Amino acid sequence: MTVAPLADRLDAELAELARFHDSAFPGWSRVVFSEPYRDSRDWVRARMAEAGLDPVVDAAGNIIGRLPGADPNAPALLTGSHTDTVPQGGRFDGIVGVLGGIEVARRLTETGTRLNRDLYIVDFLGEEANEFGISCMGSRSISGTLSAEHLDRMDGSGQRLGEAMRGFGLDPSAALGQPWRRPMHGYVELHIEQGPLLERAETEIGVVTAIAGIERLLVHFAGSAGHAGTTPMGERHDALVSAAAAVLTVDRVGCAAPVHGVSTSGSIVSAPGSMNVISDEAKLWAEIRSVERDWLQGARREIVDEITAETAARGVQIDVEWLNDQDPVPTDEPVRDVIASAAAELGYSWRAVPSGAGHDAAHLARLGPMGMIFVPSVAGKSHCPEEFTASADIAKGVHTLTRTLVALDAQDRPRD
Ligand code: HGY
Ligand code: MN
Ligand code: MN
Repeated sequence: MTVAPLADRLDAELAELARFHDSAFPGWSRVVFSEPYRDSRDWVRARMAEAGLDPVVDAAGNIIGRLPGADPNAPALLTGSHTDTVPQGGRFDGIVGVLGGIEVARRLTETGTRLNRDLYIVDFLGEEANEFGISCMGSRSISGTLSAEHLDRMDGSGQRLGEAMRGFGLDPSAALGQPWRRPMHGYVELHIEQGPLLERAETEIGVVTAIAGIERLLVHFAGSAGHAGTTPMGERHDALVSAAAAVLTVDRVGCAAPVHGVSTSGSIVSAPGSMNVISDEAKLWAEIRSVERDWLQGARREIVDEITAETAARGVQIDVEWLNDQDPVPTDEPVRDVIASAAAELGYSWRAVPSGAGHDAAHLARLGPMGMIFVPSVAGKSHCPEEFTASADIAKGVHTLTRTLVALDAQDRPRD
């Protein structure tokens, strides 16, 4: 009997989860620690409970469901993703992996397909970038890399991450000491591609080769304020002009990448913010990404050197804070092969693709063999209201995930 997902049930749940968002903004805003996010976690937990997964919430807020296998001592299988969104984001990023994982568990149960190994389905807390500058909070905790320094990071209001976690009913200090202790046989995450490659290649399934490393920086510019009308142009130390020049530097470095490499400036703030006053303060948030570690490190150095030179010429001081340093993470080759075989056996076209997006899977790779399955994003759009993946494509991804997990379950190659 096929364990294909029930596409209508998946559609209905995607629509139901999409209801939890801040309707004051266009698109879907369900950012970490927000009220819509808090309400949505109760809904996800209820879906896992209904599926018989007996969900628990750990100290870091990860919702963890378990489908018991025949051998409780065998190294376990894990799947999952996240359900928080970027502000004004979409309805599929991360969500497809959580609801898809629950559907896999339901279909295994409904078809009487008993795995040998326990299968965990996880909704990781706070995967998206946020004002604390730390993404993948839940998966960092589970993989043992959430640190006390992370908990001290402050958002724009001066609130520390640890306080925000406590306010959300979590236990930040316990979250530091709770890495996943059970041997993991494999982790496979289903996710939308968030880019144009699969659609352009008219391919149904992406077998991810590597997850891009992400370096995020916050640059502080300190110039000197002055009268906009009386200060001669050559005597200004304009922090905002320096920040604007830095935006172009960040863009230029990304555009010059000879390999997979991208760069983005996310936002600038300046003070005092009046058009008749020369800015004496500015801040720029930016990031660079690549699956190529060498380019990433080189781009990191190049950006700082160029911004330093530009600002020195204007007599503006800078301080660079690196907020996030996530190395590129290759997926596990044997797991890639299992995913590709599963897609081919189901008659789905597949191709190997890199992930320019970051994922919880990059952290789970610390615990054992990791793989990712992509499904196409219409027009490659994501992190915006236009984000869309067709129901039939999601179903193919969930079907491939099911077959992959069943095949991995049968293998006895645990990684010690
Ligand atoms: O930003 C990312 O790459 C991911 O979507 N959180
Ligand atoms: Mn995501
Ligand atoms: Mn995202």
